[in-house]
Amino acid sequence: MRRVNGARSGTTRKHAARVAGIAAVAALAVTLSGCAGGGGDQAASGPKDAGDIVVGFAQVGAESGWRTANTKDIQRAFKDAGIELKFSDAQQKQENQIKAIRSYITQQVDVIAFSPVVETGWDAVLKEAKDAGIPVVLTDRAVDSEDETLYESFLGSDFIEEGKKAGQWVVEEYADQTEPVEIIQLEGTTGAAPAIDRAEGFAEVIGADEKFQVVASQTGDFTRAGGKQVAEALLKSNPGVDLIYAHNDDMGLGAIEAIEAAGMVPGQDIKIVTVDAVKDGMTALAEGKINFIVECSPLLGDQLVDIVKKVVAGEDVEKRIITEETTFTQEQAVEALPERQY
Ligand code: GZL
Repeated sequence: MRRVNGARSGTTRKHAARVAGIAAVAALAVTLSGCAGGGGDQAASGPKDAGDIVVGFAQVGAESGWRTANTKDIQRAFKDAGIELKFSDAQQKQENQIKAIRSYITQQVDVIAFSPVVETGWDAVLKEAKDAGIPVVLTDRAVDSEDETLYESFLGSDFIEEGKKAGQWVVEEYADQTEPVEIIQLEGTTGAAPAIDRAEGFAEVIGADEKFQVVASQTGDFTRAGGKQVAEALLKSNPGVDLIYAHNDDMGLGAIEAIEAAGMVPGQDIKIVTVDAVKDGMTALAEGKINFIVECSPLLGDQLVDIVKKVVAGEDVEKRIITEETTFTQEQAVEALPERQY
């Protein structure tokens, strides 16, 4: 039974009318040509062809290795599926994503998909999409909205779980230490779901033992430069720090540069735990400069294509689709690196 909401029923009506129109023209063409079956049958039956679907995608930006891999995979998947993908890069600015979504509404695309740079401030523009009968799919990052009819589905990671996995490794790594363990946290973009949730999950796990002390926590905005700049400052003000927990590999790689510039050995004098598992992060892990990485997969393209096809066909889609992910130690990184796609 189809979920009934503004976007879905509006969309279905629009597509049904389009399919009916195509069917009528096809039937007329077959009659006029006197041929039975062949060409027109395809158009007269079945849902909208992939070649007729147009999707508008509003990407966060190009801030990290993860984002680059995510963009590449989405563009590849839609090309493979023969579905037109209109793409925009918001340079990590919410106002640019909102502009892009409004542009897709004006162009009357069939589906809008995007990765919200931050959790809040989307209801108005998503209501505009809903009123225009254009379904929206969230990928990678979530929105914090009371109205779940504003989007069809969320496809991405469980960021709280990722934070917990990072915390679990830290608890095990320092199980025998009774002295305080001083931690610097490099946060992702302020207000972004992965930053909020990775901090929450990590705090929940290490909070069970008061020896773990987050002595400083500051955003590096998910970039390598941001991670380096913040790590440099926080290392100066916290000379006794034991570990850096970075919400993504890129900020962790920036922290490595800061640690080395301070004459210390990353991975030994100061341990590092990050999230993502992109190639540069995995290389640093294999080299012993990072100690543990929690994977966050950017390869969402094929699953997003599948959701788009179902939405256009008026089929039901799951409201929340969580990606499968693992973790890597230094030894596992050495093994896994040759096979990594990104
Ligand atoms: C997580 C994604 C985050 C990555 C960062 O799904 O939103 O944004 O962890 C990226 O590398 O910048």
